[in-house]
Formats: sequence, C-alpha cells, structure tokens
Amino acid sequence: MTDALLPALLDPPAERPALAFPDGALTYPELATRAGALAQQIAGLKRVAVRATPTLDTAVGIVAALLAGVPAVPINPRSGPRELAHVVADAAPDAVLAAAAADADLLPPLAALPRFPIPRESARSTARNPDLDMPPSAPALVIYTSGTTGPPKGAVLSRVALAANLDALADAWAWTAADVLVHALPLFHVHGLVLGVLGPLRRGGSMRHLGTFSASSLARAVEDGATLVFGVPTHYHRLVDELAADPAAAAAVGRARLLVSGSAALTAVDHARLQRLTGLAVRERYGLTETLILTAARADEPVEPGTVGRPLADTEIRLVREDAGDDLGAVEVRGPGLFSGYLGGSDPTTQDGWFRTGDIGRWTASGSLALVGRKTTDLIKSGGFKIGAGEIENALLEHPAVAEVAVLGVPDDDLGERVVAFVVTSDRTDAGALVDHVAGLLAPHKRPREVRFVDALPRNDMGKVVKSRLLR
Ligand code: MCA
Ligand code: AMP
Repeated sequence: MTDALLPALLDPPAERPALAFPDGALTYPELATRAGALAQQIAGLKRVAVRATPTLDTAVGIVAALLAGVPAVPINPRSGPRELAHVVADAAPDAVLAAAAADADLLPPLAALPRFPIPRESARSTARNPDLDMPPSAPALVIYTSGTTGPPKGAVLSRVALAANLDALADAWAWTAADVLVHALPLFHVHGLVLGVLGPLRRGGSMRHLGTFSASSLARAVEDGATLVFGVPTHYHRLVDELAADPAAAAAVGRARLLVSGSAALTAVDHARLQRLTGLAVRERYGLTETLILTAARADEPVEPGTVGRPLADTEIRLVREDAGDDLGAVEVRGPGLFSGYLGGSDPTTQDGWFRTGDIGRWTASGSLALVGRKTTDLIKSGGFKIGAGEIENALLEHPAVAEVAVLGVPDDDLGERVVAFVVTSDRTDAGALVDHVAGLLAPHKRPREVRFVDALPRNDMGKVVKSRLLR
C-alpha cells in the first residue's frame, strides 16, 4: 500500500463503482477526474468549507480537498444562523465548495466566501495527484462537535489518524474492496463522512447512500449486493418495527454480511429483536469525533450484546477508577486515531498522550468494553448527535421571558435521549415560543422536544444547579 490516503484513486480500475447517492453515482475513474479537477482549482488554499448535504457533490468536494491537501470543514446544511456564524468565524475558511445549484441556499457567512462549484462533469485532470506528497500529520478534516458549555469546537483530524483508524476497522471487520457499504448518515460527522465515505474509498470498495434508512430501501440494497450496513441506534430502532411487519425484507436484510451500529448505545431490546428478525447480531463500535473509533465488535468473533467490542489494533484504552475496588472507570484512550487538538490551539490530551473521553465503562470477562454512562449530564446524545446542554441554555437565556434554565437529556425510545428544557420564567411565555426561539438560532436537532416550567431550579449549597434532581 502507498502512503496515499485514498490509494484507489491513484490508478483507478476502470468501471469499478465508487459512490452512489440518490442523486447520482460515480466510478473510481470518474471520481478521480472530477475531484482531481476541483483539487487543481483549490490547491494552495488554507482551508475550505464544504456545505455537507447528503449528496454526491459533498463526497466529490471532500475528496477534492483531500487530494489537494487542503483541510476541509464539513458544515451541517441545517446549521442555524448562530452556529453557522460561529463555525465560519472560528474555521475562517478561504472558500466554500458547494454544488452550483446550491448558490441560493448558502446563508450569509458562507455566501460571502469565494465559491468553487463542485464539478458535475468528469473533465480529465492532468495534474499529478498531490495526495502522495502530503505529510501524514497534515490536517485533513476539521469536524465540529459539541462541548458541554459554549459553541461547538472544531476537532482537527490528520491524514494519518484517518488512515490508521480506517485500516484498524478494516482489520476488525475484514473490510475489503469487495464490500459494498450502505447507510443513510449525514456527511458532516465522523460516522457518515469518515467511516461512511472515506472508509470504502480507502479500501477501493463502494458505498451507496440510501437517502432514507428504511426496511424497503435497505432490503433492496442488500438484494443488489450490499454487504455492510452502518447506522445509528435510532435507525435500527425504526428498522425493527418495519421489519416485524415485512418478513421478506427481514430475510433480505439478513443476507448482509455485517450490520454495524454506533454513535450511541443500541438497546438490548433492539439488538435481540433485530437478531430474531434477520438472524444477524448487530456489531457495535464506539468512538468520538476527537478519537475516531476506539473499539469494535470484530467480524470474526461472536457478538457480546451490551458491549462495544475490543480496542482496535494499536489503540490503548485504560479505565481510571476512583477507588481501587471499582470495576467501573473513566475511559481514557491513546492511539494513532487521536485528533491533533481543537482549532485555535486547545488540546485536552495529557502530556503522555491520553485523551479523556468522558464516558464511563467496565471490561467484561472476554475483554470487551461495556459503556455504562457519561461523567456529565451536560452532554446529550439524541439520534446519535452530540448536543451540549450549555449551547441550548445560552440560546434560551437570550429569550426575554427566561430567567433561569437547565437543559438535559431524558430517555427516549426513538432518539435514545431527547432534549428537555427546565425553565423558570420572569415573564409570560409558552413552550412553543421558546422552542421556536431555539429553532431560530440552532440546528433542528438541538431544539428542545419538551419544555417544563418550574418555580425554581434545584441547587446545592454552592448555588450550582443539580440537574440530576430535576428528573426525580
Ligand atoms: C432529527 N430530528 C431530531 C434528530 N434528528 N431531533 C432530535 N434529535 C435528533 N437527532 C428532528 C428533525 O429535525 C425533525 O423535526 C424530526 O426530528 C423528525 O425528523 P426525521 O426526518 O424523522 O428524522 P430524521 O431526519 O430521520 O433523523 C433521525 C436520524 C438523525 C436519521 C437518526 O438524527 C441522524 O441522521 N442521526 C445521525 C447522527 C450522526 O451521524 N451522528 C454521528 C456523530 P421537524 O420535522 O420538526 O423539523 S457521532 C460520531 O461521529 C462518532 C465518532 C461515532 O461514534 O459515530
Ligand atoms: P461524538 O462526540 O458526537 O463523536 O460522540 C461521541 C460519544 O458518542 C461518545 O463519547 C459516546 O458517549 C457516544 N458513543 C459513540 N458510540 C457509542 C456506542 N456504540 N455506544 C454508546 N455510546 C456511544
């Protein structure tokens, strides 16, 4: 294997399918020429934003940036104006890559940037592919992820982190050029973009984006040759209900090689129901934007439900226990997939290379990791999206009728957790007005699903809000 991040694009095999989306498909030679042409235009830029709709254009834009050695910042196309202003100011991209047809959709801070339309034709590019010349530590992607308090932070991921992590996953899942991956994930996070698009491209295999994850679209894809399925637990939760009513689709899905779930915990009930319906045990894997994937249930081992598998090759995991007798500990990690810090210079990794994930886990007898929760109630996982309570609290506090607020995640069958805001008002308002207020600033998934009005927030002797008491 060469040092290139995407070796299959260097000398692409004729006619081999690379990427398919509901809006179109490209073979490897087509992707190489289309992305290569755009790479030539953007070469030398410091950083580019990519309006990351779930489309072929986004994949071409990201691949072009990787080929050009220009770090790409994928942007949630449904970002609210508040987030977008923050991300554009923080990432300071030189330009935006967006489909020519998307011009009208670009919101002000993006619209003000120089724009490179993503080519729709596969014009031959003559340039030497610069992918080979990039130092491994060079930044490849900047992915924004929520923290507990302020606005999202841009995690810088190097080329070598992406390459090492994708190769370790290939080892865990026996993932090869023969695999056809299907999913319906968004392309502005690690799951859909790194695993879901760059994963198959690094292997020389192919990917089909379903647009919408449904029993019928998935069954058809597997009948058409899909071997690997990626999804978040919300996808699988919805799928079990659909498959229960459609035994033919369940049998078809059961012919896939691997069903993989991640980004949040799959419930034992959904795991068991899926296994009954399809005959397949879903393999879970665990990771963070900052660390890429840390553990995975391997393809060549039986699945241990309730665990996220073993550490990937070259990844070290330790559990930091409060008391020697505890079997639970705070999960810390060291390895080649770790990010290079947040944009702007902060890097919480310890001097000797350990990153604190914020998750709490324990080892099972077989050496798999079982996650039991998180250290903070200020991070919410809804539908696989990480949402910082502080960002929503800050947005709500800007509403004139809000005196105090605490936001937290409460268990939800479909989303895992849903965003709930506990509000003390200083003036008359209603839940709808507060939800609309947040929706006017932030992405739709950050909007509270529920607002509970309370007379006061529970506080400890120091005056700090004790969120856990709100749910009693
Ligand atoms: C959609 N809605 C949500 C969410 N998603 N509300 C709360 N939390 C959510 N996550 C809202 C929509 O705005 C809409 O509201 C309403 O729910 C119904 O939308 P619907 O179209 O049915 O939902 P959906 O679009 O099907 O979304 C569900 C989803 C989505 C597909 C599961 O949440 C999703 O794509 N999740 C993937 C998250 C992900 O990729 N995470 C990776 C980061 P209205 O109609 O009122 O507007 S984690 C990561 O990268 C690490 C490394 C890892 O481990 O993977
Ligand atoms: P993000 O920052 O969006 O990349 O989300 C990372 C967080 O998602 C982790 O810290 C975990 O809390 C959670 N997570 C990812 N995969 C899993 C999984 N398979 N099971 C449980 N939680 C997970």
